[in-house]
Amino acid sequence: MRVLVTGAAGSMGRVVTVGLVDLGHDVVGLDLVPAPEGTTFTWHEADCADADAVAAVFAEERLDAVVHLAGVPEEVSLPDELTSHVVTTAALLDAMVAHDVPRLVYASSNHAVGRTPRADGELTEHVPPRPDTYYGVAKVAAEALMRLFAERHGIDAVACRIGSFLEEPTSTRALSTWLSHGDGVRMVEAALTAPAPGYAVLHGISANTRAWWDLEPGRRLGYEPQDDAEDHADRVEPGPDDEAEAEFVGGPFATAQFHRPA
Ligand code: 15L
Repeated sequence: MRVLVTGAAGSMGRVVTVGLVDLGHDVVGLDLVPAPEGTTFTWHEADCADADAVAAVFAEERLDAVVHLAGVPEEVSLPDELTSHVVTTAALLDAMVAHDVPRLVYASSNHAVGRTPRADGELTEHVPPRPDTYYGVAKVAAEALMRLFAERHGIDAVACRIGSFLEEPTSTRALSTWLSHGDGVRMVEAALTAPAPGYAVLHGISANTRAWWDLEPGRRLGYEPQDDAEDHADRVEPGPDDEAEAEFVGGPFATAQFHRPA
């Protein structure tokens, strides 16, 4: 498949692009910054919030799918969150419709449902939107756009509600929410190749012993995680906020330190 990866120079993009090339895909990178040294695939330096710039990339490349990883990975202002996650997703979806690109895999986030209490039991993909921050609000809106384009235009659109994408788990919470680098690539590959998923949601975590987010939605799409944060548990120190962070899906983002006016 010829796959456009946005945010290709980001922490996830750097891992996923290499993984997809290793799996035999023809990768086209897109980022605000130039290609990292040693990049062997096609690269576009562009802002995917700029619809004209996105349209120009699609006009030049013949794409089969888009993996949208670009976006600020943390809490900033509401307008910046909306630009970073919603405006970019809309620009990509419009270009996909215009150029008959049938599939979008999106790095959504657990923070779209981050205010879901742990006390509610296992987290399913059917919980209502419960963002914990403006970052989460923007992820909810981006998922809504994906659903709109799936239902209106028949685009296959997989929203991966990612946990903590890290080389190794670094906190008690991450022992539940970790997504290893290898599983991150496996997750994207499954979301790219699952037959006719329509609009679908999966939980982007590894097969963690302490996981409490349902892995079945991913398994139905062919995502079989191989790693377990428990293998690293002896290197994780308990933290002062562990108890507060365990209360909601979104961990620290769901605590009072993230409250602020819009
Ligand atoms: C995310 O979606 C964020 O991008 C990242 O910064 C972490 O907060 C991660 O979720 C997480 O929940 O650990």
